[in-house]
Amino acid sequence: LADVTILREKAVSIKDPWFPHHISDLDYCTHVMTKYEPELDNDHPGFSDKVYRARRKEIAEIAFNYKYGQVIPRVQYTEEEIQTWRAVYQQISHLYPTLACEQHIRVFRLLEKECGYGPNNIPQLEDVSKFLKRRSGFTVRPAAGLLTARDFLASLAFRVFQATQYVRHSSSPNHSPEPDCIHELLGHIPMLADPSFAQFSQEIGLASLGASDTDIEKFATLYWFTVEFGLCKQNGEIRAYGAGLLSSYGELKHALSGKPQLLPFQPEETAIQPYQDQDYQDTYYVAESFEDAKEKFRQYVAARLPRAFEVWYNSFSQSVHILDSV
Ligand code: NLE
Ligand code: FE2
Repeated sequence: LADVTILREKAVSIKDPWFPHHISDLDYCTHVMTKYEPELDNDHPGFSDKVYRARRKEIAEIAFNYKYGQVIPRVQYTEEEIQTWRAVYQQISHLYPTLACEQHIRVFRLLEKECGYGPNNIPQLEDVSKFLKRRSGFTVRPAAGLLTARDFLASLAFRVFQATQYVRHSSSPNHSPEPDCIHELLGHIPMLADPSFAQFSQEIGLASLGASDTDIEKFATLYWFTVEFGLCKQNGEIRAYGAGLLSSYGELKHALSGKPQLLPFQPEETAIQPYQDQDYQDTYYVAESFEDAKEKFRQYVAARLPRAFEVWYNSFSQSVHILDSV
């Protein structure tokens, strides 16, 4: 698509569903899902903990007030929060050498050197955002909690990752059903630094822009079984690259224990596989490699009913252009 003369930006009017056209439009893509919140859900480990609930509110305010281009405010984590981080960090980092994919292992070492990763310090989103920017062009913006799939996926189109900044409740360090900064920092950040993986993530995002609700559901499911819970082949072994595994000591061991069902990653099938988000998965999908997953995903998108328009990402202006395809 080097021939810009064929681009007719906004030549077609696509108002419904609205989607962001410039990276700064992500200021409008911050809708939080009211699901599994410490305030509302009596299964949540923080439900009866008033101090925890107040802390979550305080940290969520940072995300609610955040606007594109601002420096992400630093959080002064409490001793209890650092304790939870340390408990996860010390246990799970022993599993990485044998269970994490090589891309994760490689970047994790750099993060320890350059971004303050270590058992006694919870790294700051602003610092990891700068790190990612240099390595793959990804940046981070703070999210108040679990976002709607539409908003979350849209941000990936701009190589923006919406990351939570609060810490899981101290009573359940080894598995959290919702995202928290331990999950983002141990699971997502190392993977997003890998250029091939970053490209794959952005392509899911681009495919989601302006998609119908049914298609958003499918892309969210694909995202779930790859970016969150994906396994891949590496030197004759199966390793984890999904962030939900790389941040959960319990589930990382479970996924590679031989007990759950492992199926080959096939977008047509993976996209309609039912899943739940409250406990360990019982099915995981294994990709041949990120390159192969990306190629299969491209074919899947291309083989679907053609959209009324194509999107093209301009990384100089950080905006999407609309290409009329009819
Ligand atoms: N289960 C993951 C963890 O404990 O870190 C979080 C998954 C969020 C989708
Ligand atoms: Fe996640």
